[in-house]
Amino acid sequence: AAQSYELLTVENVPAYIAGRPALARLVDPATIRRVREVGDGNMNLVFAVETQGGPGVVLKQSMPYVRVDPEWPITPDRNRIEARVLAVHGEVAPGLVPALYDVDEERHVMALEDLSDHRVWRGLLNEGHRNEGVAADLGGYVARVAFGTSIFGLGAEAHKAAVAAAVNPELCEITEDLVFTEPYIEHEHNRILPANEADVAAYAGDPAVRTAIGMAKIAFMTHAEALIHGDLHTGSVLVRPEAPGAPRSTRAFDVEFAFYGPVGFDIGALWGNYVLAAARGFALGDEEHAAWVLGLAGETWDAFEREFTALWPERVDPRVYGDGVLAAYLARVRADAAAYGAAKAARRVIGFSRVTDIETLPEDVRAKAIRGVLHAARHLLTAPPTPSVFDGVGGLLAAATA
Ligand code: SR1
Ligand code: MG
Repeated sequence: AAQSYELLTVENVPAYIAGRPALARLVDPATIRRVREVGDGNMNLVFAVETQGGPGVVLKQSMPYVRVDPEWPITPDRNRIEARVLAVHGEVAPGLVPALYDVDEERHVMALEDLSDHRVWRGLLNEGHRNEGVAADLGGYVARVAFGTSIFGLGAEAHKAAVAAAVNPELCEITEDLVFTEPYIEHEHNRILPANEADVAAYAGDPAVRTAIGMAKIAFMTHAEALIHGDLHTGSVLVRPEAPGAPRSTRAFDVEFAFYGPVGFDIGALWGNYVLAAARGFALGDEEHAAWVLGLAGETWDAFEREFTALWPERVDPRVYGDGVLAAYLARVRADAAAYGAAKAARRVIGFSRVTDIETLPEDVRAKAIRGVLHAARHLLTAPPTPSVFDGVGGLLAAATA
């Protein structure tokens, strides 16, 4: 893809900072001690800048293509879109996303709070750490965004303007393809172990699964409920465990896939990634860790419901949106989350963009974990969407990985 602006490098970052007054005020270029390229996501360049004795900063730059596949063009304007969403989420959910310091729309760079004392949650889960409270923090984050950016928090007119200002068609198309389409068709992106061919055929070929996925895709594309994160997997969460003198800190980051969509998609992304982490635990014989991970689904949900319900009295227009609406709305979000959780887990074991929870397992163990994930996904998509539907997941994962 054609590129008309200079990309950042470890070498040119200090000069870049010196040329941005808002940044140079924050980070004196003369004190820069080290610049590291730390991006390990699929999409962007990320640099961590350390200084002598002062705060550091993180720079995130978007190229006009996907980082892991330069032949795949994608708008670099995703950087501006992400920065805008980060500002909105920082308003409605303070302390739960990184602070935004600067946005450069010409070179598609944003400057963010240095969170190098945090770690990506997926890595912590893979290592067997049990960071209490993180799943609930994230339920609270989703609730604050779900309420604050919705018709309930904004009212009709502001909600319409916000929907119009937040369209993100290219990134949404990636999700539409990678999550809802490619795993269900023959596609060059799909990678299936010989031992899992029958499992994938049984899952993706089940008419009930296909109908549920089709319906979930329609809702994803048309239910403009709130300015959702859009990619809230455990690799999009930074955690600083509680330590003497430092409280726990949980931050959702990488909001470039944000758009006005169904709230259940964010809860479901977390649930789907809990399924993947638990499948790893069962496959490695650590049933205790797997059970703890599966308990996170209830913690996220309970915190979401608690926070959303606490915000409910502030809603715009209680004449129509009474408490019956609250109960019905929450029930629908939970049912949506089950379907999206399934879709998000299944895509990570069939299609493009895999996760370390599964990929770092030895092949024979991995095949069992994938089988468990597909059984769990099929259950979440096809069982009646009762409040306890997630309770069936543990048995299916355990049986497949025994
Ligand atoms: C082109 S790869 C896109 C994927 O990476 C992100 O993590 C999202 O999950 C997206 O589907
Ligand atoms: Mg990401």
